Amino acid sequence: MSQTEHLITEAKKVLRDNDLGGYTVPTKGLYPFQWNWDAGITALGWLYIDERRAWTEFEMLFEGQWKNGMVPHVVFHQDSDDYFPGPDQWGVKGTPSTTSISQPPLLSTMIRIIYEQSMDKELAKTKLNELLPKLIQYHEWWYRERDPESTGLVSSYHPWESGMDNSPAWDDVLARVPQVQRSYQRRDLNHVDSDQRPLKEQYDRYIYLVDFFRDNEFDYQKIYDNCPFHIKDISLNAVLQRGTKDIIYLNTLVSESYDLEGLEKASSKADAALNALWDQDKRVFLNKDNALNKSIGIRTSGGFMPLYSHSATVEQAKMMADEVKKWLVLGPKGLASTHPLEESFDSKRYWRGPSWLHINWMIADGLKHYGHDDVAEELRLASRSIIDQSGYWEYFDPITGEGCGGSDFSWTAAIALHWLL
Ligand code: 9WN
Repeated sequence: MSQTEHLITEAKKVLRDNDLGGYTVPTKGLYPFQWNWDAGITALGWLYIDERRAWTEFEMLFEGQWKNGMVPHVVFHQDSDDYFPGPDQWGVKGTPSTTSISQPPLLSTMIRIIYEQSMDKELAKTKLNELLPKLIQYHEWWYRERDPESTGLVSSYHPWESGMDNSPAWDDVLARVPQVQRSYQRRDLNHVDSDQRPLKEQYDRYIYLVDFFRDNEFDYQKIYDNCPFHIKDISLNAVLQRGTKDIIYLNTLVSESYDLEGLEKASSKADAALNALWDQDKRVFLNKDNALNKSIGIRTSGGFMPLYSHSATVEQAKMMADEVKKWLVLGPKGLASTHPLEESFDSKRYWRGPSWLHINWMIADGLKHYGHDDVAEELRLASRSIIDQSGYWEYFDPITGEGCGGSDFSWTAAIALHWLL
């Protein structure tokens, strides 16, 4: 069996082993529920095993959709003692129970890819017709409740909402969040080395925010006005923008199309709003601290994501392509999540340095859109070399390629099937 065949077999095994009957856990033990953006990426992997199962991944996730359209960051389909904070902490009533925040909304883009690449077109049409109204409600929720002043950029209120949880870009904003006073028991450290996970001080603030949302009865206006963690996340906004563009396209394919005036308006503002976060000296886009109304100087891989949303200018794209090459010299094993020369860079700790394959893929996809196929290919080969070396870990040391975090990880296996193998 060739190395590629071996990796394909292993990747499929990871998804099958993590399948809890219609939904896939990111990894057993550490993350025992269904996560939002993991589900989207993981469905891409199911496409190469069982198309019907790929669609089920979305259907199960949407079981957790709120009446207001929000698709939560975690859906608790069943109980587990392996994870903290669980459903009792979030205080969300409903079946299934969920968290009260969301995650980067990449679902519509993944649905478009699966629709276009699937063999069973009849099934794909049926599923698209069922899922599109839910996607529309989800995106309408982002603009209505997370950008009530129509600035063109939606707000996020928790590092977990960014999916790039303890990125050093959030440090200063998070430092303004009080530390929770009640005691609690973390569970993540039962599964992963503490030097690859966030610190206690950060967790204290994460949990404060969980309590804050619950105590404010999830009232969006109160949270918008008062949340001590309030950012404009460049990556999340880029994912949203790409996703909305894909919804607008998907709407032309369904039997009865919907009135998308609201989404079209919001999307037409977003490219310019994203563009205002470009930093000409750092040659990358930056996140924004909402309370201080200023951009956050730390360079993260999220800053390349306007390539993926097609929001960058041709000149910016060229500069970012050059920059990606330079980052790859400093960290050759995939794109570092934080620039390796930032003081806060930490090659093994979660989002403070490690490379993540689904992020590499999204950035490569954007690079290709702008005609930088050579740099996209460099990123693909770097990513392939990591799985050759280490297999399907949650994330990887960008200098050594060592696998970190959870093992047998669903989105890593899925993106390998879709992009690397
Ligand atoms: C909190 C599941 C999730 C990913 C996130 C990643 C990590 C959770 C955690 O795992 O976050 O949501 O407990 O650390 O940062 O991107 O969706 O894989």
